Amino acid sequence: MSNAMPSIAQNMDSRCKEYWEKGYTVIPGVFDAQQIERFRNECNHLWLIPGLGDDLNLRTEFRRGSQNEYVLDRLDPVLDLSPVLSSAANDPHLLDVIDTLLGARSALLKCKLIRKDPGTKGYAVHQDFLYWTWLNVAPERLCSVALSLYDTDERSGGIGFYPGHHQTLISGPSDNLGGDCDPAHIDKSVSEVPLLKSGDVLVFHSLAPHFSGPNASDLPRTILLPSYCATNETGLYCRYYEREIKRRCSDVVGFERYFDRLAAMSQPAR
Ligand SMILES: O=C(O)CCC(=O)C(=O)O
Repeated sequence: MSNAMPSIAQNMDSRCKEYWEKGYTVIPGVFDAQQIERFRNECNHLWLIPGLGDDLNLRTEFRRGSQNEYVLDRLDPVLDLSPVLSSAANDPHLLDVIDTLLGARSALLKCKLIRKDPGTKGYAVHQDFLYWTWLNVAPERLCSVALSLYDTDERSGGIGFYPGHHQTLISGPSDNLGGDCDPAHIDKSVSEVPLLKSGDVLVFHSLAPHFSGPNASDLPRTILLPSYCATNETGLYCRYYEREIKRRCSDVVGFERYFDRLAAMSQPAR
C-alpha cells in the first residue's frame, strides 16, 4: 500500500458524499508507482498467452479497432490467471475503501482486465445493474472499480458519467425496452470523464450510466475492473462466473466468428 493511505482515510467523508450524490467518485493514490509497474508488467505478460485471440476462448472479448478490425480488449475472468492482479482486486485497503463507500462489508463479485489499445473504440452508455438483476440484490449494494494503470482522460477513452442519474434502471429504446438504457432518457447536458492518475481508483454505482470513447492517445488505457457487492455471502465470485460461463456458451459469444471460419472451410475444394 502506498504512503498516501492516511490522506485517503481522511478524505473518505467527502468521497462518500460524492459517490452517493453523483454515482461515482475517485480515490487518488490507492496504489503506488511500484505496484502499478508490477501490474503493467503483468498485463503485458498476460497479453502474450497463446490462444487469447482464438474465437473459442471464453475469457476474451473483442472490440473494433481504428480500421474496424477486431481487437482483443479484455480478459474476463482474469484473476485465476494472475495472482498479481488478484492481490490488487483483494487489496485490504481497497476493500476498506469499498466497505466505507457501501457502508457494509463487501465481497468481490467479478473482475475483468480491459486493455484499450490506441485506436480501439469505446463503449455505448449502459448501466451495469441491468446485467446483475438475477442476483436479486439491491442496486445500491453493488459497485464497480476502475483501477487505472495509466493516466487516463477523455482523449485516451476514459470512462464518463452523467452525474446523479444512478437512481433507477433506465429503460432501453422502444424496440428493445429490456436492453441498455436509451440515451434519450438521460439529461446529457452535464457529463464528466474523471481524470485518473495511474494508481487512482474510480468507484461507480451499479446504476450509474457510463460510457467511453475510443483511445485517441498513444498509450494503452488499461484498467482492472473489479465489481463488489455488500454482502456476507461467501462464494459470490464463484456463483457469478459459473453462471456467466454457461451463459457465454449458450449465447455463442464470439463463436459467430468461428462459424464464419467453419463456413469458409466447408466450401467445396473441387
Ligand atoms: O473500459 C471502458 O472503456 C468501459 C468499460 C465498461 O463500461 C464496462 O465494461 O462496463
